[in-house]
Amino acid sequence: MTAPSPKRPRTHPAYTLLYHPSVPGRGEYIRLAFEASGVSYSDPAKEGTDGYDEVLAVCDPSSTGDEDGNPPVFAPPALRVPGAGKDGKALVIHQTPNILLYLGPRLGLAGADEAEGFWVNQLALTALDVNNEAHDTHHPVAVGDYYEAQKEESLRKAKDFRENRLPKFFSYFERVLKHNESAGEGKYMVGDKLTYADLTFWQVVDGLHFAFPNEMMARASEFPFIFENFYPAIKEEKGIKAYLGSDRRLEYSMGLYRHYPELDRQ
Ligand SMILES: N[C@@H](CCC(=O)N[C@@H](CS)C(=O)NCC(=O)O)C(=O)O
Repeated sequence: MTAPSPKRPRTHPAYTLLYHPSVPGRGEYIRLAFEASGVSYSDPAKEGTDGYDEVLAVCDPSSTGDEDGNPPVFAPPALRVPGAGKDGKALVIHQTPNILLYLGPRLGLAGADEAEGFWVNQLALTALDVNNEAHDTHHPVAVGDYYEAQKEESLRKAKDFRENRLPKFFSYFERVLKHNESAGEGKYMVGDKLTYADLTFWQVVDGLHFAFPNEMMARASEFPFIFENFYPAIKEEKGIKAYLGSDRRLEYSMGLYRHYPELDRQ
């Protein structure tokens, strides 16, 4: 009888996240997936002085695609995976939810079966809708203009976001956590294990704490699953806790989540 072979560690390709330096931004949704699963990745814009050149080259607005057969990338974040593209060449993909969809099963963050995989994805997409609406509170009219040039509209947009959209989305996620309470212990949204849906919504909740601290404090008692169970528990997940305490975690500033006191609850 042959002895069972020792379990081999899973190997992963040399993943590269191509994103802007300085702000957590949408790159953070991808970083959290790597950090939670303990799979290494490079983040060249953060790592070296000319690392951002690689990002800018991939997102070059005049590009018609790269030498590996990948179509042009519209905007960061993008992911490069050596050997995973056509004919063994590098694969380059973009769009945050598309990258999460790709990485989810490979990092063990996509649920236990096909049904769970689709639930995870729909939840991540919904969390990213909140991300986009939060961004629009400070840029409701023109993405390329300064906030100060659209402040009046921002006040109106932020009021609607805080009073109507945020509670509607949070009520939804609260119900999702309740639905999965017995398997997920109120901390996981799908099944009994961390998924990229949890990580994505966690990052949204964290960003909203930065952008709208008064509103979040006032709302906490309305959504006990989110504020008392989910948010603190995901922070303690192996990988995430270490990451949040490291200098790899960037501070919020003038990115997607911005703190303008006048847009918050008064
Ligand atoms: N829907 C895209 C949005 C990508 C996006 O807006 N990226 C930002 C940084 S977070 C950017 O650099 N955009 C440049 C632009 O839209 O012109 C995604 O989720 O990846």
